[in-house]
Amino acid sequence: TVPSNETATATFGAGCFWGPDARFGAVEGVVRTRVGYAGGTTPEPSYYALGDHTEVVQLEYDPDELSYDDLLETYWSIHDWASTAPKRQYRSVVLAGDDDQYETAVSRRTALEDRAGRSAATDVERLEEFTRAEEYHQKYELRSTPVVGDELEALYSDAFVDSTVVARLNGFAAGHGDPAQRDELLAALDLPPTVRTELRRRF
Ligand code: MHO
Repeated sequence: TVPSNETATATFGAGCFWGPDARFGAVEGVVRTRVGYAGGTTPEPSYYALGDHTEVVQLEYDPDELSYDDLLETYWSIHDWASTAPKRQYRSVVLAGDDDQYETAVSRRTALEDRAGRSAATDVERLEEFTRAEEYHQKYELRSTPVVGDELEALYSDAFVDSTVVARLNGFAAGHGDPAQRDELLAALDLPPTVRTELRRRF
């Protein structure tokens, strides 16, 4: 996916960030994903000194291919938004980047509640600051896939986290995404045979 113009950004908390990183990474129109900490006030959060922050995934997407509405729909379909998380670290939260996103999220949350007949635990707030998480948390599903993780990290090097292809493979390795798009991408990539074989085994 080569975006024709500027990307837009969305930030969501939906439990442990490994999962949503892979889920959204498999979505056509998502250009980049990264995981991090946001939604709190503690300066310089890290995984072991999180303070009052929450694990979130941040997406860059092509607004010609996907709307913020589309992303919200996916967001609410991939986690248990009706239950309050046991820890603030895992709370359900939409961190809006501007007034438009804020108002869209609030009104879509109401629509969701009406449709489902239950109230949402999802908070909607403005994003203040996003702190990128440690490298070992980025594209975790792919990183922790035997053979594939090590080979692709070596192959992509510094581009690993910000690569669209790696975001997609991270999602595919976790079993998400459309099989036709998966096959198309695999066919287009010049991957080492070991990686190709191992990925196919996961699909
Ligand atoms: N501690 C859990 C979730 C990790 S997530 C990055 C686990 O090890 O599966 O919070």
